[in-house]
Amino acid sequence: MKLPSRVMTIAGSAAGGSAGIQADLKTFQELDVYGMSVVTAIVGRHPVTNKNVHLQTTEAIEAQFLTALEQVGMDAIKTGMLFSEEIIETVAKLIKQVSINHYVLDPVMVGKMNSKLLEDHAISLLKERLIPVATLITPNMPEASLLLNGRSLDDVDDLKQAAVDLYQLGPKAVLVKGGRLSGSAVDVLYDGKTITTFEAPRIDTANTSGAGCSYSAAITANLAKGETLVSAVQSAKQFVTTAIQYGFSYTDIVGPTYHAALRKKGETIKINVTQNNEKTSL
Ligand code: PXL
Repeated sequence: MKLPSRVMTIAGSAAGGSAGIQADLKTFQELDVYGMSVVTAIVGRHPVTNKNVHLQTTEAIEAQFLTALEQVGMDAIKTGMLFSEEIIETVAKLIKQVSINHYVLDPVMVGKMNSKLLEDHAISLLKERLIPVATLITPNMPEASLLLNGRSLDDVDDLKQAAVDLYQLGPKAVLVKGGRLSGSAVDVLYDGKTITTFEAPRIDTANTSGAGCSYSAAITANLAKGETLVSAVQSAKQFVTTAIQYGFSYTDIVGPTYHAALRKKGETIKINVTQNNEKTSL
């Protein structure tokens, strides 16, 4: 038997199951890669103390990573919520110890319910230590704006310029996600040569919790399986858009995407891919 590709997520645990580590592992399972995790923090609000972010120690973070490395090994790594400078520094040192072809960095900063997932002053260390070693960074519009010192981003042309400018920070490629655009959901990929846009229809739903985590997890899984970057993003966008299409909620709180949707419902959504303004037949 050919063994499944091995994918590590280094991120926060989202107790509600929609985002963070939980979303990543559900996505890895759907895409048939072997998922592993390093929990950087546990996110869950205590009703009395109101404390929401429960950080893990450097020792615990190192222990998880080194155990997975020894027991399994890794073909690709994704990072999500890192929260503090100390955790960024720890993760940078750990990633340096492995020779990995694919490192997808999701610069998670703020959750859907406005939880703070990265300290403000940690942004510059993220830029300095981790973004330059990433294969791909996947900011959404608010994150891209913060990484560009607060520049306002309103339309697809702004996203293209943002992707080109963020490339200067040193990653091999940048995907700026346009989930907050008005009109269709257009994401812009720049790899230093080509601008590729991925367009999906906008889905009218509030239940998108964890969509960004799941999207970058799906890209990481597809890269680990050997897909090219453009193909990895296109099939990941189809996966996450279908998950959003069938998103649901158990309560009156913003609910999760449905990770099993593509498997259960099939390919109901088409992703249009355009390279340097020419439609491709990918
Ligand atoms: O969706 C962003 C996100 C990422 N990681 C963790 C989260 C959230 C949102 O709540 O809790 C751990």
